[in-house]
Amino acid sequence: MTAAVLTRMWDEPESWTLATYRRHGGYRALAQALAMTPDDVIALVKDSGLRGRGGAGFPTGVKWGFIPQGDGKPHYLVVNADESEPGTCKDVPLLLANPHELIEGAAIAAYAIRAERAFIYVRGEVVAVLRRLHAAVAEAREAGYLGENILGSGFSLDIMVHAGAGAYICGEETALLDSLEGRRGQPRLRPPFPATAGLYACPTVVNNVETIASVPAILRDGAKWFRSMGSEKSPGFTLYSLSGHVTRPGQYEAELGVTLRDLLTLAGGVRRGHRLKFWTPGGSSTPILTDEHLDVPLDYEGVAAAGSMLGTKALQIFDETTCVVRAVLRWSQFYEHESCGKCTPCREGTFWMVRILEELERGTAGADDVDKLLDVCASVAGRSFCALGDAATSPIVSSVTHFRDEYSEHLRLGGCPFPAERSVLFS
Ligand code: L3W
Ligand code: SF4
Repeated sequence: MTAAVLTRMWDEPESWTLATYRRHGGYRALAQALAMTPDDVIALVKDSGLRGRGGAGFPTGVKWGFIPQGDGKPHYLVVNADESEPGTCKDVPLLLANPHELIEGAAIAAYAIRAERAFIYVRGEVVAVLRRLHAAVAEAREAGYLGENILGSGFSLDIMVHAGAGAYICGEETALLDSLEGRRGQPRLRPPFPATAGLYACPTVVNNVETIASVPAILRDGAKWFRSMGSEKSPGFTLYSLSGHVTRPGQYEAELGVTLRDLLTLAGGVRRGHRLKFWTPGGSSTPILTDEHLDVPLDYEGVAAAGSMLGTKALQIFDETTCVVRAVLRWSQFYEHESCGKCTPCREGTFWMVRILEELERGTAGADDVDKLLDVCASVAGRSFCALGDAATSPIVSSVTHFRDEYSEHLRLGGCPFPAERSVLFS
């Protein structure tokens, strides 16, 4: 059930150095890849069934295979390290503990798609990650794993570490590319997808940190080994992040398909004396689930069958002391703040979501306001320019589905039935 691939050296002293990484077989996979043809590397990653770990689960090898060959244009690899989905906290620890796993993966990916430039777009606030990445890239360059003619293969690669300016929308791949080009980060129309017209209108692969960091292990141990974990459609291992009302919050590496019940056992359960009320499988953008879903397999298909999405595997745990309306209000305030304003449904809709939820918490909502809230969500979902609009509706619609009674209780009592929460919010 558990796995120790990405996390295998996290507890070592100075786990982030090249010396430690080499002791654990670091950069062997790059040498293996450079002895193969780029197409064979893509085929291996396709065979492994690795799927994108940034939220959407798109097959990684298939994405790499979209990059046109012999087109005469530069190709780019962009690593999305702009982690900011509420509850999502796996890429930062991975980058702090072992930046070389990402750098080796990036070198392999760049070789496969025939890119000579790669960018790592990091959330600017996490200065510790920026420093660690800069140092690791310098170490790798010094050792000949980056730069000209890597390991005598004829392949050259430079990696640029770029600090973002702290906008959630810049985690959306096309907004990230606009930001990287020096413009205000706002989503572009897709298609064309970045694979055909991405950075500077050239073929570009955009992958999440964890996706790229999973690649060296696939080169080292093979597609069959990777497929021996997880399920047919969701193979391999991954990082599950547990936060909130749990005894031991943190990163838990496990095969895809474990259940929340399994993970809670590892994490010491819901905090003592309390019971599970609701949780997110993959950050606030994924519809909430309840204690009825403890045995849902946490893979792409299992979570979808339960009416949600695996997303970033950010499991935020809430016990019975939490007001679901207030939790949803906090997430909605986040989406209102982070909406880039480009399209009307999301810009206006997120504003009204927050206003109605505030009225419910404050006790000034009208009898039909829960239905009004659902109407606003229906005007946003599927009608917005990018996934942020849809995401903003997820916690609202799912919480009304599972906890309509609690919304009704707010109306009946004229405000939040959780007095402590009420005072925190409106003091
Ligand atoms: C070429 C095609 N490429 C799809 C590529 C596309 C992208 C990938 C997935 O959103 C979700 C979002 C968040 N030719 C292609 C193609 N591609 N068709 O495949 O695309 P897509 O549109 O399915 O998803 P996306 O736009 O990447 C990601 C959800 O993840 N999420 C994650 C949030 C995470 C953070 C964070 O802090 N790390 O923000 C959580 O649930 O809501 O739905 O590369 O180009 N025909
Ligand atoms: Fe911007 Fe929201 Fe529209 Fe996305 S859905 S383009 S974040 S306004």
